[in-house]
Amino acid sequence: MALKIYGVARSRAARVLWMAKELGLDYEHVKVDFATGETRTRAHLALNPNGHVPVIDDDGFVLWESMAINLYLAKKHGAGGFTRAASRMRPAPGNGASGA
Ligand SMILES: N[C@@H](CCC(=O)N[C@@H](CS)C(=O)NCC(=O)O)C(=O)O
Repeated sequence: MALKIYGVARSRAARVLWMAKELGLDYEHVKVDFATGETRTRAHLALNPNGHVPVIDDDGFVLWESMAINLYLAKKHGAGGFTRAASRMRPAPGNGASGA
């Protein structure tokens, strides 16, 4: 199995776990728990010097930040569906959002 997802589900890792499920990916869930200090171990800091989860290791490609990870997974596995849908999204009229 190539893809590893680090981080317990009660963290922002939930975003990535949800995306992986939506995409039907096969992955290993490495339950690094921020509440017990596991994000500050030497091994975890070698993956993410910020000491946070989520992190993925995709066959040696390491990435952190939940939204960056989700964009990466959507582009790699979403066959265009997720990113095309996102590009059609527009803010509701008058809400002042830039859509960026
Ligand atoms: N902007 C980051 C936030 C990551 C973050 O704050 N993760 C928390 C858990 S929700 C964490 O790992 N904290 C560990 C710590 O501060 O030691 C993302 O979206 O991935």
